[in-house]
Amino acid sequence: MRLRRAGGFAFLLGAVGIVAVAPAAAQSVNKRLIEQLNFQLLYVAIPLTLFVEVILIYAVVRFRNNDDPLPTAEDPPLEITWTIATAIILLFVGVAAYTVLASPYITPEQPSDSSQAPGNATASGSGPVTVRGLAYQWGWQFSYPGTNVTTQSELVVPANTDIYIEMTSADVIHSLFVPRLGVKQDVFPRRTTIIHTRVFEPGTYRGYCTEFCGSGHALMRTTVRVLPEDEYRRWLRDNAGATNGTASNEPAPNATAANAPS
Ligand SMILES: [Cu+2]
Repeated sequence: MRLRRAGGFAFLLGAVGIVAVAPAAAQSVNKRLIEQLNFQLLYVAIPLTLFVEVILIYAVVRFRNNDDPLPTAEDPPLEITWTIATAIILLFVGVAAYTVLASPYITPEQPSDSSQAPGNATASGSGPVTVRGLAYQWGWQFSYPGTNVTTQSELVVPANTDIYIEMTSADVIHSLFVPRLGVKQDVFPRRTTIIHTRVFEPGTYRGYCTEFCGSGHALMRTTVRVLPEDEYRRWLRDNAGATNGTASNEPAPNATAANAPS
């Protein structure tokens, strides 16, 4: 009877916990996918954790004066039950995680039309936008294929459009992390890795390098500026004439050789 009451209490606490940590609206497809998975796992984990903790506390209090405990009797049906229950939970975790991992936003492939001037793709409609990213010690350079626009430490992209960022490194391994957009991707020299995202909310997001890359690593930040589509097109047009792209005080990397260790 007491155990049942304890179970009921655990369930109630779990329900309160789930309501307390309900998800807020995500800013990008990637963030939404990751948050949905986190909450799916949390919905399963909170009641289970509370159930186990309540039984544990109950056993400690109930048997605190028992100086002569009896050995546990064998109980095959109970053992089979918890083995199957554990297998079901692990299967759920695996399937839920794989569904997110298989998403083209989390594990991106090359955009199908990357050969067409993708920097201008939105000018004619709502096609994907491709930006080339170059990481270097210690900064980020972004260029827009099909235009002469290049930016330093600022990535400008349109909202509600599929964005592909094809990245490579001029020197060592770096990693681009934009926490609020749920985006994180390692960047390697002589290799191209891709970020695929779609941002719902125009605004300014902070990006960081999350792969230790030398003494300037901590300062290797970037800003992701997400503009409404028409504003993005205007920005691209206005900057197409400027040789050095948008505002930047940082020097552009001088290709791999300039940063190679001597
Ligand atoms: Cu770094």
